[in-house]
Amino acid sequence: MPQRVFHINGITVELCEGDLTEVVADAIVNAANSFLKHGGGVALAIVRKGGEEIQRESDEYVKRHGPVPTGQVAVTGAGKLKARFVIHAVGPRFGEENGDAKLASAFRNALLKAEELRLQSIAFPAISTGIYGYPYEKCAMIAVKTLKEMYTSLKNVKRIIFCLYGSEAYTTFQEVFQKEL
Ligand code: AR6
Repeated sequence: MPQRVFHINGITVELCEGDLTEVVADAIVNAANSFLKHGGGVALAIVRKGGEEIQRESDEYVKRHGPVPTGQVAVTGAGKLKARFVIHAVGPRFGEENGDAKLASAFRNALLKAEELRLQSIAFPAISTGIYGYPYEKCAMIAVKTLKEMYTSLKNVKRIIFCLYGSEAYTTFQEVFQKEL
């Protein structure tokens, strides 16, 4: 599968085309909704492959803490996946108020959570670009801008992967990251 690697300040940023549930990393990020009901898209793929315990833990989280606000994250185990944690990041729907800022928050808060958990590697999908309707290019611009704003605050995270589903998503991210990083 295609892969592209960038380096910024000792951090490796990898773009790859493929299935996030197959990625080997300390954490994978889920493109979740506020209720952590993983009914479609990459979320459903994660629960299908990782096991129902991911949905169960998610339900317990929401019962205890309430819904996760857009732009925020919640953590569960990763069940049978090749990751230790799933960081559930809630992206905005395309067109909602302050959507771009909320999408930046989703990327930023997932990275900060990985840092807090002292993880070395984290893998993202293109949050909000499926059911939530964001264009790949807008998502890629927001992801790379957020990364550039905050990478100096990352001490533990050394490897950041963007796992893009399909060649259109991969090519768009590749072009944007090439230009901006
Ligand atoms: N690996 C990597 N990326 C994937 C995979 C996969 N296995 N499957 C889909 N994608 P989406 P959203 C891509 O819809 O737009 C869910 O129902 C997909 O092509 O998963 O943030 C949640 O529970 C797209 O590029 O998330 C929420 O209700 C990207 O992942 C809602 O969808 C995100 O698409 C969240 O919508």
